[in-house]
Formats: sequence, C-alpha cells, structure tokens
Amino acid sequence: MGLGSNLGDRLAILQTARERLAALPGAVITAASPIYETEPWGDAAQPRYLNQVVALALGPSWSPRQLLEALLAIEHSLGRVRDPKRPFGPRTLDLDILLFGEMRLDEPDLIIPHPRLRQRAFVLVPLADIGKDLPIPDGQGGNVTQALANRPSKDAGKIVRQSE
Ligand code: PH2
Ligand code: MG
Ligand code: MG
Repeated sequence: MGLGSNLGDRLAILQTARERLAALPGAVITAASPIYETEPWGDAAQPRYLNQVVALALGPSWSPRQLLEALLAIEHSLGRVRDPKRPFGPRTLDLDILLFGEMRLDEPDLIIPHPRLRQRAFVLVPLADIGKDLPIPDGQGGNVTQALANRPSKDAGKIVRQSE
C-alpha cells in the first residue's frame, strides 16, 4: 500500500492513516518503510509530499474492491477532497493499492498492480525497502529491485530526503 500526503500535518496524517489501516477487520501492518520527502510528480505546482509504503496482511475474505472502498473511506475521514481537474494535485491523504499479492486486475477504476508504479521513485524506493523481491505481475515481468533499476527517469517523483 502506498501512502502519500502533501497538505496539512503530513506526518500526523500518515500516522493516523496507518492506525486506521491496522484497525480494519483482520488487518495487520507487517512492514513499514521509512517515510520519504519527495518532489511532486505529475503536477509541479504543489508542495512536497511525504511518502511511505506499508505491507498490509488481510484475511482471505478481503477482495481488492472491498479494500479500495475502505481506503477511500479512510482518505475521506482524513480530509481528502477530490478535484477532478487536478488528478495529480495536492491531497491530505492518498492511499493506493500497489500490489495485491500476485493478483492482476484491470477495471476502469481499479488497476492492480498500480499502473504508474514503475515510473515513480516515491513508490519504488520505499517498496524496495520492504519487498525488494516482490514480483510485479503486470505482464512486463520482473521484481521490485529490477523495476527500480529500470525506471524510465531517475527524477520522476524523486526523493529529497528520508524524513524518519
Ligand atoms: N501522488 C500523486 C501525484 N504526485 N508526487 C509525489 N511525490 N508523491 C505522491 O504520492 C504523488 C505525487 C497522485 O497520486
Ligand atoms: Mg496516488
Ligand atoms: Mg490514489
């Protein structure tokens, strides 16, 4: 799971988000990357982000769709307001499903693995911290370490510093 925040008290928002994820029925956070401060990607006119990746173990009854609904509710509870004109614009909290085991899913509003995962340092670096050998089942093959080495631009969503 990818966590991002660039509005409000970013560190406190990520902390609360982790608590709310861990409070989902049957959920346990089994690994958490460091938190990184990163350059905004996709829409330059916004503050820097704090980004983190956590591994969430879920009971077998959870579907990706149910998880997505739960994530949207947590985002909303932490003040997320969507601006349809700025899909990559600022937000108090963004929770993205990056991988769901080795599942592959392609629906209009839910694509797994996350479709932009391979382009973004702010995802690949923390993902490698907690799962460098995880396969990325998107048809291109390879694992997280390989995706990190092969990313198209070193500067896309680059890490400014490790914040915690
Ligand atoms: N999320 C976005 C758009 N741009 N840039 C950084 N650095 N971190 C993010 O989490 C991020 C972004 C939309 O999901
Ligand atoms: Mg996102
Ligand atoms: Mg999102």
